[in-house]
Amino acid sequence: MQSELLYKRLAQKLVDAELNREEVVKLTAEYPELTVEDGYRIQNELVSLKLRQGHRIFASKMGLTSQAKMKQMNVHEPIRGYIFDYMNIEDGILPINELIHPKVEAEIAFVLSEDLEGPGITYSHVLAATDYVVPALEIIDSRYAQFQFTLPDVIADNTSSSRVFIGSMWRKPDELELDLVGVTLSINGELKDLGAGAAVLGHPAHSVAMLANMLAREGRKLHKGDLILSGGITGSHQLREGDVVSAKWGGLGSIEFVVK
Ligand code: OOG
Ligand code: MG
Repeated sequence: MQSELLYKRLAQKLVDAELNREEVVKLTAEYPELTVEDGYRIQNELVSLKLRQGHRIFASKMGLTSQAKMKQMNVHEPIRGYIFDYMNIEDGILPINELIHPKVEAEIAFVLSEDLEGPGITYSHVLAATDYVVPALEIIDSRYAQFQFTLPDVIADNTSSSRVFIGSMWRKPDELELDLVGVTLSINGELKDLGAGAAVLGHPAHSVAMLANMLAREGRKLHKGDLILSGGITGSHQLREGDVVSAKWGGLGSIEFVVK
Protein backbone atom coordinates (compact mmCIF):
# COMPACT_ATOMS: atom_id res chain seq x y z
CA MET A 1 0.00 0.00 0.00
CA GLN A 2 1.50 3.29 -1.16
CA SER A 3 0.81 6.86 -0.11
CA GLU A 4 -2.16 8.88 -1.33
CA LEU A 5 0.27 11.41 -2.78
CA LEU A 6 2.03 8.81 -4.89
CA TYR A 7 -1.30 7.56 -6.30
CA LYS A 8 -2.17 11.13 -7.30
CA ARG A 9 1.24 11.79 -8.83
CA LEU A 10 1.20 8.60 -10.91
CA ALA A 11 -2.39 9.24 -12.08
CA GLN A 12 -1.36 12.74 -13.20
CA LYS A 13 1.63 11.30 -15.05
CA LEU A 14 -0.66 8.97 -17.03
CA VAL A 15 -3.18 11.74 -17.77
CA ASP A 16 -0.32 13.96 -19.02
CA ALA A 17 1.05 11.14 -21.17
CA GLU A 18 -2.36 10.79 -22.84
CA LEU A 19 -2.72 14.55 -23.40
CA ASN A 20 0.85 15.02 -24.66
CA ARG A 21 0.68 11.81 -26.73
CA GLU A 22 3.96 10.74 -25.18
CA GLU A 23 4.51 7.21 -24.01
CA VAL A 24 6.02 6.75 -20.56
CA VAL A 25 8.04 4.02 -18.89
CA LYS A 26 5.71 1.60 -17.09
CA LEU A 27 5.13 2.48 -13.44
CA THR A 28 6.43 -0.84 -12.12
CA ALA A 29 9.85 -0.10 -13.62
CA GLU A 30 10.22 2.59 -10.95
CA TYR A 31 7.88 1.05 -8.34
CA PRO A 32 8.20 -2.73 -8.68
CA GLU A 33 6.24 -3.25 -5.47
CA LEU A 34 2.98 -1.84 -6.88
CA THR A 35 0.09 -4.28 -6.36
CA VAL A 36 -3.20 -4.78 -8.19
CA GLU A 37 -4.87 -2.85 -5.37
CA ASP A 38 -2.44 0.03 -5.90
CA GLY A 39 -3.29 -0.12 -9.61
CA TYR A 40 -6.98 0.43 -8.86
CA ARG A 41 -6.15 3.23 -6.40
CA ILE A 42 -4.21 5.00 -9.15
CA GLN A 43 -7.07 4.37 -11.62
CA ASN A 44 -9.53 5.89 -9.11
CA GLU A 45 -7.35 9.02 -8.91
CA LEU A 46 -7.18 9.15 -12.71
CA VAL A 47 -10.99 8.95 -12.93
CA SER A 48 -11.32 11.75 -10.34
CA LEU A 49 -8.91 13.92 -12.34
CA LYS A 50 -10.92 13.37 -15.54
CA LEU A 51 -14.23 14.14 -13.80
CA ARG A 52 -12.72 17.32 -12.33
CA GLN A 53 -11.67 18.32 -15.85
CA GLY A 54 -15.36 18.13 -16.80
CA HIS A 55 -15.38 14.74 -18.53
CA ARG A 56 -18.14 12.23 -17.85
CA ILE A 57 -18.11 8.43 -17.75
CA PHE A 58 -19.55 7.07 -21.00
CA ALA A 59 -19.12 3.34 -20.38
CA SER A 60 -17.55 0.77 -18.10
CA LYS A 61 -15.35 -1.92 -19.52
CA MET A 62 -13.77 -5.25 -18.84
CA GLY A 63 -10.45 -6.16 -20.43
CA LEU A 64 -8.27 -9.22 -20.87
CA THR A 65 -11.32 -11.48 -20.77
CA SER A 66 -10.35 -13.68 -23.76
CA GLN A 67 -7.44 -16.03 -24.36
CA ALA A 68 -6.59 -14.03 -27.50
CA LYS A 69 -6.08 -10.88 -25.42
CA MET A 70 -4.42 -12.53 -22.41
CA LYS A 71 -1.85 -14.27 -24.61
CA GLN A 72 -1.21 -11.18 -26.69
CA MET A 73 -0.65 -8.86 -23.70
CA ASN A 74 0.91 -11.54 -21.49
CA VAL A 75 -1.39 -10.57 -18.62
CA HIS A 76 -3.67 -13.36 -17.49
CA GLU A 77 -6.30 -11.74 -15.30
CA PRO A 78 -9.40 -9.76 -16.30
CA ILE A 79 -9.35 -6.06 -15.43
CA ARG A 80 -11.90 -3.25 -15.31
CA GLY A 81 -11.80 0.38 -16.36
CA TYR A 82 -13.78 3.29 -17.82
CA ILE A 83 -14.46 4.96 -21.13
CA PHE A 84 -15.10 8.73 -20.98
CA ASP A 85 -17.50 10.81 -23.06
CA TYR A 86 -14.74 12.42 -25.16
CA MET A 87 -13.61 8.92 -26.22
CA ASN A 88 -16.87 8.10 -28.02
CA ILE A 89 -16.52 8.70 -31.78
CA GLU A 90 -19.68 9.17 -33.82
CA ASP A 91 -18.40 10.42 -37.19
CA GLY A 92 -16.48 7.31 -38.31
CA ILE A 93 -13.07 9.02 -38.23
CA LEU A 94 -10.26 8.14 -35.83
CA PRO A 95 -7.87 11.13 -35.57
CA ILE A 96 -4.53 9.37 -35.21
CA ASN A 97 -2.66 12.58 -34.35
CA GLU A 98 -4.47 12.58 -30.97
CA LEU A 99 -3.10 9.13 -30.09
CA ILE A 100 0.20 7.36 -29.35
CA HIS A 101 0.10 3.85 -30.90
CA PRO A 102 -3.57 2.90 -31.19
CA LYS A 103 -4.90 -0.62 -31.75
CA VAL A 104 -8.42 -1.82 -32.51
CA GLU A 105 -10.35 -4.77 -31.08
CA ALA A 106 -13.88 -6.11 -31.59
CA GLU A 107 -16.25 -6.47 -28.66
CA ILE A 108 -19.86 -6.98 -27.58
CA ALA A 109 -21.36 -4.37 -25.23
CA PHE A 110 -24.38 -4.46 -22.91
CA VAL A 111 -26.90 -1.81 -21.88
CA LEU A 112 -28.56 -2.57 -18.55
CA SER A 113 -32.30 -2.34 -17.86
CA GLU A 114 -31.78 -2.74 -14.10
CA ASP A 115 -29.11 -2.25 -11.45
CA LEU A 116 -26.78 -5.21 -10.89
CA GLU A 117 -25.33 -5.54 -7.45
CA GLY A 118 -22.91 -8.30 -6.49
CA PRO A 119 -21.67 -10.47 -4.94
CA GLY A 120 -23.10 -13.61 -6.47
CA ILE A 121 -24.12 -12.15 -9.84
CA THR A 122 -24.16 -14.81 -12.57
CA TYR A 123 -24.48 -14.57 -16.31
CA SER A 124 -28.20 -15.35 -16.13
CA HIS A 125 -28.73 -12.37 -13.79
CA VAL A 126 -26.88 -10.27 -16.35
CA LEU A 127 -29.01 -11.46 -19.27
CA ALA A 128 -32.20 -10.82 -17.26
CA ALA A 129 -30.98 -7.28 -16.51
CA THR A 130 -29.86 -6.48 -20.07
CA ASP A 131 -31.92 -4.10 -22.16
CA TYR A 132 -29.79 -4.31 -25.33
CA VAL A 133 -26.61 -5.82 -26.69
CA VAL A 134 -24.62 -3.73 -29.16
CA PRO A 135 -21.42 -4.21 -31.16
CA ALA A 136 -18.40 -2.08 -30.31
CA LEU A 137 -14.92 -1.46 -31.69
CA GLU A 138 -12.62 -0.37 -28.92
CA ILE A 139 -9.48 1.64 -29.60
CA ILE A 140 -6.86 0.96 -26.96
CA ASP A 141 -3.76 3.13 -26.68
CA SER A 142 -1.53 2.17 -23.78
CA ARG A 143 0.37 5.11 -22.40
CA TYR A 144 3.35 2.76 -21.86
CA ALA A 145 6.30 2.31 -24.20
CA GLN A 146 5.93 -0.62 -26.65
CA PHE A 147 2.44 -1.29 -25.25
CA GLN A 148 4.15 -3.34 -22.52
CA PHE A 149 2.96 -3.53 -18.95
CA THR A 150 2.24 -5.72 -15.95
CA LEU A 151 -1.18 -6.16 -14.35
CA PRO A 152 -0.88 -3.20 -11.89
CA ASP A 153 0.47 -0.95 -14.69
CA VAL A 154 -2.43 -1.56 -17.09
CA ILE A 155 -5.02 -1.16 -14.33
CA ALA A 156 -3.45 2.18 -13.31
CA ASP A 157 -3.55 3.27 -16.97
CA ASN A 158 -7.34 2.82 -17.01
CA THR A 159 -6.92 -0.40 -19.00
CA SER A 160 -5.49 1.43 -22.05
CA SER A 161 -8.91 3.06 -22.81
CA SER A 162 -8.67 5.55 -25.63
CA ARG A 163 -11.62 5.70 -28.05
CA VAL A 164 -14.71 3.67 -28.94
CA PHE A 165 -17.11 3.20 -31.86
CA ILE A 166 -20.55 1.87 -30.91
CA GLY A 167 -22.62 0.17 -33.63
CA SER A 168 -26.11 1.23 -34.60
CA MET A 169 -27.75 -2.20 -34.36
CA TRP A 170 -29.16 -2.68 -30.88
CA ARG A 171 -30.70 -6.08 -30.18
CA LYS A 172 -32.54 -7.63 -27.24
CA PRO A 173 -30.33 -10.25 -25.57
CA ASP A 174 -32.83 -13.07 -26.18
CA GLU A 175 -32.74 -12.43 -29.94
CA LEU A 176 -29.20 -13.81 -30.13
CA GLU A 177 -27.02 -16.54 -28.71
CA LEU A 178 -24.24 -14.22 -27.67
CA ASP A 179 -21.64 -16.96 -27.27
CA LEU A 180 -22.25 -17.96 -30.89
CA VAL A 181 -22.15 -14.46 -32.34
CA GLY A 182 -19.26 -14.45 -34.79
CA VAL A 183 -17.14 -11.41 -35.54
CA THR A 184 -14.67 -10.60 -38.29
CA LEU A 185 -12.22 -7.69 -38.19
CA SER A 186 -10.73 -6.43 -41.45
CA ILE A 187 -8.27 -3.64 -42.19
CA ASN A 188 -8.01 -2.31 -45.76
CA GLY A 189 -10.12 -5.22 -46.96
CA GLU A 190 -7.83 -7.83 -45.45
CA LEU A 191 -9.25 -10.17 -42.81
CA LYS A 192 -7.07 -9.63 -39.72
CA ASP A 193 -8.90 -11.54 -37.03
CA LEU A 194 -12.08 -13.41 -36.21
CA GLY A 195 -13.79 -14.97 -33.23
CA ALA A 196 -17.04 -15.70 -31.46
CA GLY A 197 -18.65 -14.32 -28.31
CA ALA A 198 -17.67 -17.49 -26.44
CA ALA A 199 -14.06 -16.28 -26.58
CA VAL A 200 -14.98 -13.93 -23.72
CA LEU A 201 -15.04 -16.15 -20.62
CA GLY A 202 -17.27 -18.68 -22.39
CA HIS A 203 -20.06 -16.09 -22.82
CA PRO A 204 -19.77 -12.28 -22.77
CA ALA A 205 -22.42 -12.05 -20.02
CA HIS A 206 -19.93 -13.79 -17.69
CA SER A 207 -17.69 -10.77 -18.12
CA VAL A 208 -20.42 -8.35 -17.02
CA ALA A 209 -21.21 -10.61 -14.05
CA MET A 210 -17.53 -10.56 -13.09
CA LEU A 211 -17.55 -6.75 -13.27
CA ALA A 212 -20.58 -6.53 -10.97
CA ASN A 213 -18.88 -8.88 -8.51
CA MET A 214 -15.58 -6.95 -8.67
CA LEU A 215 -17.42 -3.68 -7.93
CA ALA A 216 -19.25 -5.29 -5.02
CA ARG A 217 -15.91 -5.73 -3.22
CA GLU A 218 -15.79 -1.93 -3.03
CA GLY A 219 -19.46 -1.58 -2.10
CA ARG A 220 -20.34 -0.44 -5.63
CA LYS A 221 -22.74 -1.69 -8.30
CA LEU A 222 -23.71 -1.36 -11.95
CA HIS A 223 -26.67 0.90 -12.71
CA LYS A 224 -29.70 0.78 -14.96
CA GLY A 225 -28.73 2.43 -18.27
CA ASP A 226 -25.02 1.64 -17.91
CA LEU A 227 -23.15 0.69 -21.08
CA ILE A 228 -20.53 -2.03 -20.50
CA LEU A 229 -17.90 -3.34 -22.91
CA SER A 230 -17.24 -7.01 -22.16
CA GLY A 231 -13.69 -7.22 -23.59
CA GLY A 232 -11.93 -7.98 -26.85
CA ILE A 233 -13.11 -11.15 -28.60
CA THR A 234 -10.29 -10.81 -31.12
CA GLY A 235 -6.72 -9.77 -30.45
CA SER A 236 -5.98 -6.06 -30.95
CA HIS A 237 -4.48 -4.76 -34.20
CA GLN A 238 -2.15 -1.83 -34.80
CA LEU A 239 -3.61 1.09 -36.78
CA ARG A 240 -1.88 3.39 -39.25
CA GLU A 241 -2.91 6.61 -40.97
CA GLY A 242 -5.16 5.89 -43.94
CA ASP A 243 -6.38 2.51 -42.67
CA VAL A 244 -10.00 1.60 -43.37
CA VAL A 245 -11.30 -0.65 -40.61
CA SER A 246 -14.43 -2.72 -40.89
CA ALA A 247 -15.91 -5.29 -38.55
CA LYS A 248 -19.02 -7.46 -38.85
CA TRP A 249 -20.94 -9.29 -36.13
CA GLY A 250 -23.45 -12.08 -36.82
CA GLY A 251 -26.87 -10.58 -36.11
CA LEU A 252 -25.42 -7.31 -34.81
CA GLY A 253 -24.49 -5.48 -38.00
CA SER A 254 -21.18 -3.82 -38.70
CA ILE A 255 -18.97 -0.85 -37.86
CA GLU A 256 -16.60 0.94 -40.21
CA PHE A 257 -14.16 3.77 -39.65
CA VAL A 258 -11.15 5.40 -41.24
CA VAL A 259 -7.92 6.44 -39.58
CA LYS A 260 -7.02 10.04 -40.47
C1 OOG B 1 -5.52 -3.64 -22.03
C2 OOG B 1 -6.96 -3.41 -22.36
C3 OOG B 1 -7.66 -4.71 -22.66
C4 OOG B 1 -9.65 -5.79 -23.70
O1 OOG B 1 -10.74 -5.69 -24.27
O2 OOG B 1 -9.12 -6.89 -23.50
C5 OOG B 1 -9.00 -4.54 -23.27
C6 OOG B 1 -4.67 -3.74 -23.28
O3 OOG B 1 -4.75 -4.74 -23.99
O4 OOG B 1 -3.88 -2.81 -23.52
O5 OOG B 1 -9.56 -3.49 -23.44
MG1 MG C 1 -11.19 -3.78 -24.86
